[in-house]
Amino acid sequence: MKALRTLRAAAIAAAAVLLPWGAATGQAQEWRGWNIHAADYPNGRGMDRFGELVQSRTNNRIRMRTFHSATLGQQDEAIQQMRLGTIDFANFNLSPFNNLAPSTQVVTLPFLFRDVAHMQRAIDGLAGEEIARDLEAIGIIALAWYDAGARSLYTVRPVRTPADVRGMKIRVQTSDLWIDLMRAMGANPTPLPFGEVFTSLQSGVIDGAENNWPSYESTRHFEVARFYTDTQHSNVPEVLAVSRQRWQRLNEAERNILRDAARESAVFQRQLWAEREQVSRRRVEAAGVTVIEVPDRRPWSELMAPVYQKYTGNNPRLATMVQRIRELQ
Ligand code: GTR
Repeated sequence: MKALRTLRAAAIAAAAVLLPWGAATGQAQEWRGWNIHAADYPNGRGMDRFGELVQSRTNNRIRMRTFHSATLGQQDEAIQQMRLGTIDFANFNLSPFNNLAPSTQVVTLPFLFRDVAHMQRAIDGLAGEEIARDLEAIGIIALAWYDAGARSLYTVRPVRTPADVRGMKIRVQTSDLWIDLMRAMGANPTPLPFGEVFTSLQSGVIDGAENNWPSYESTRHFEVARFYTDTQHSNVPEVLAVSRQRWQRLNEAERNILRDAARESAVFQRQLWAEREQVSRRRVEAAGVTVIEVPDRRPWSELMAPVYQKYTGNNPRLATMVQRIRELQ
């Protein structure tokens, strides 16, 4: 009798694994997604694509709803909520993880990547694997990496050389590395949430900030900070992630659906990203922004030695990651 029960249990377990998705008996789930940007931003469209794919491939059992434009809170709060499981999926920049997941510091480091293709090879390879491990340890499951282009300075007064930025109050994300990076440039770093940058520029609380073309344009920061200096000082990428709390309750078939959907959404996001960078640049130029080209970045990158020393000097793990990235062709 006992043997029969065991046999039956085994058969049911096997059937559960083999059953097509729609036949699973679990409850339909509603997942809440966080996005800092507007719905039409490449990342928002990538997240919506992710949601649609998951929903259709699970026969509507997992319904994904993305809340765009930071309606569920600013980035640091959203990260906490993901860790607690009150937000189920999100797209985050990796900088706000710098103090929580050390390997994210590596891909934030200034002037590390030669170009976007170099960054993608690193994040799609070993560096991405290390970062995913560190994120998992803090409750965040990385499924795919989104592009975020190069970040550059923008200010209310023209900045042509590092001497011009001396003493300027420049907004940074909440990350010690960003504070050190901006100090190394000679600026006075001011950590603020993304959503407060516009009014802080307007009221003179800060003299500038730094970001990629699409963020500079979509937030309308260009209306108040009229000078964009093309420093391209960091290529820090972004993650599409789900909460570990949710992940732990998924079976392997479900996990594969999410992984595939996330990767496909990243291919889509990266295409949109490349287009949007051009569009955003043209839009701000048409609006009269002064773009200051930086033909030689060495005067900027040479200032970064103390940042590398602080973050990799006594940390063989991060130093090795940097070394490997530099050696990537
Ligand atoms: C954007 C990024 C956001 C956020 C923002 C910021 O480029 O996509 O996730 O990190 O920058 O500077 O706060």
